[in-house]
Amino acid sequence: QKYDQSSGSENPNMRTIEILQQMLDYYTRTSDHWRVIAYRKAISALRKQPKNIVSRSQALSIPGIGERLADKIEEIVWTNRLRRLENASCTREDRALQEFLGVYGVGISQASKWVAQGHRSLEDLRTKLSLTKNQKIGLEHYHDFAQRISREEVAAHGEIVRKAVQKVDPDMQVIISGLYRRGASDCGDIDVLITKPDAKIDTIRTIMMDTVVPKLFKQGFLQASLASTSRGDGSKWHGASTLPGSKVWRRIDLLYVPGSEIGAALIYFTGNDIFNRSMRLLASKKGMCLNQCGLYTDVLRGEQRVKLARGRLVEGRDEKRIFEILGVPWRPPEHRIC
Ligand code: DCP
Ligand code: MN
Repeated sequence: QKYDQSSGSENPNMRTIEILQQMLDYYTRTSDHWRVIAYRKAISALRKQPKNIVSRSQALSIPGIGERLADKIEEIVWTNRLRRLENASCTREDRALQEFLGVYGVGISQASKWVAQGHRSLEDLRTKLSLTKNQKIGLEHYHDFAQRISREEVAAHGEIVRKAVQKVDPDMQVIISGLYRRGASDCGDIDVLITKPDAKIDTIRTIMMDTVVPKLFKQGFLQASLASTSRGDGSKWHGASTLPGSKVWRRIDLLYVPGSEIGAALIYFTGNDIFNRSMRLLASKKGMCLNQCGLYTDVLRGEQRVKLARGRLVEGRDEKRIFEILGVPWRPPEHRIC
């Protein structure tokens, strides 16, 4: 299945898919993970149907479509609309909630709290609340961060990072991941993986935090640091960047990875998230464990596959080998959507 949706106009279920997609967007914004999965599955199943699906029972016969979605499909076909979607965005509260969820770093609990406190617009947030530093940045650059970034611009940001990194150490590698690596023509943010074949995480982190990141700030490329985490062996830095001559701030994520983990990190950071979830589930069904550091075997699990012990690392460096060991035919990044 291709990522490109431009052929959608020939699909007999185009209108249904379009409305389901709007529901999916809504559930994505409200972080309703289970519905997100159900809707993505249903949309991808519908795309593959050669004829128009018009009834509940037809829809039910398609694997991946459950009862509630089958009802919705029938409703869309017969009424050309979906009441649930209209309900979801018709009140002022709902519209405010949606808008607040678009602020960088604001999740459903914070957004709901603001709505409950009576705030209805970004202007309310700006003038009536004392916000955290990140919330202020998210608000000031709300429209910047909401814009899609063209593939060419993503590449240009990556190139600036690559130059700065390799000036310090020519053996370091910079790989643009995320939706860009999956081949999309535009992306929501810029995901950059930084590694060095024989280096440990501390070496890479030190080079980045002490030298490269400060230098990128100094040259006017990086604009703000939004979050940085050092979890276990990995490290992630979130911030904003702009191209020379531009005023538009883009969201950029840097992920530092030791050479020994680059294969697993590539799988994780290429996504998409649902593909990652299915790979991890498959690993766990085979008594293994896949995470962003590697593929482990002899994992000790208790009831409901709860992990008791970490197991032995079988592969971390080689992306293709991880597929092989899991028994999954190689899927190039462009095909990694579920
Ligand atoms: N990822 C994941 N689970 C999450 C979040 C992210 O597995 N909850 C992985 C898969 C994603 C990758 O990290 O593809 C990058 O995350 P993004 O949120 O940047 O997602 P994309 O790059 O795929 O899309 P876009 O940035 O255009 O929204
Ligand atoms: Mn991304």
